[in-house]
Amino acid sequence: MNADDLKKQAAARALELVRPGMRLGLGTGSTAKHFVDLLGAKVAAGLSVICVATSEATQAQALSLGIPMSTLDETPELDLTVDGADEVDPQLRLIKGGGAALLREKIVAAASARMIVIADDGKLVQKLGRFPLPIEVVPFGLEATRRAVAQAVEAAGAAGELVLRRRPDGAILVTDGGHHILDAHLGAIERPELLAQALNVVPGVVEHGLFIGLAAGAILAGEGGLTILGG
Ligand code: ABF
Repeated sequence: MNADDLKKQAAARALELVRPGMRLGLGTGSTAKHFVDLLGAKVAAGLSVICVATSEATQAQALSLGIPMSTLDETPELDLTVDGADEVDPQLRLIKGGGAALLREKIVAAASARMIVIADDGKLVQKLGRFPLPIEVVPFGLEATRRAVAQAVEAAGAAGELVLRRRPDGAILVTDGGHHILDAHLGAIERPELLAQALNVVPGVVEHGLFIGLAAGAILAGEGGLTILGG
């Protein structure tokens, strides 16, 4: 089974959590894309739900499938959000943002009674940080913010290079919110809560990819079957 089949399996299992009338948050990335495809088929078959997307890409995909879409202004409380992740640890702490959608993903997750992560089990790690931590920053004052982020990272006991994310054509990446992303190559994050707190107070940092206390469960698909963390 290839990685894409595993992602689809996790998405299919998450679909079983969806009930008629639910208000859903729709994640971003290749795994979440499978979930939206499967949800679209259910909607076409008569399932009634209302959804909020975590990115322009997911919004476009969902609309193309005829999924009824709303916004957090019209629908500020969601029942369930299903989203991917870049890393998941056994305490359900996550690194997200490899797809540059972390800001909306975190807002949608926080507005949800329950957030479930779907991924292949290669994303399960004992310690977060091998995947570079995305930090979304405003373009104004970028170099000053980069230095302040470096100090915050150091104060939290971590260290590593901060790389401004670029698009494949070399241009600086701009997120859906009009911001840039610094990817922090930390290797290992010994104290994720401390690092999250340190980053939260840096002026110019809009959000970061540490999702702590947001995921209620994870569905991880591997060759040996599904691993379910949390509930
Ligand atoms: C989003 O998509 C992100 O937060 C994460 O970066 C990424 C995971 O993508 P994929 O499912 O393609 O690995 O959920």
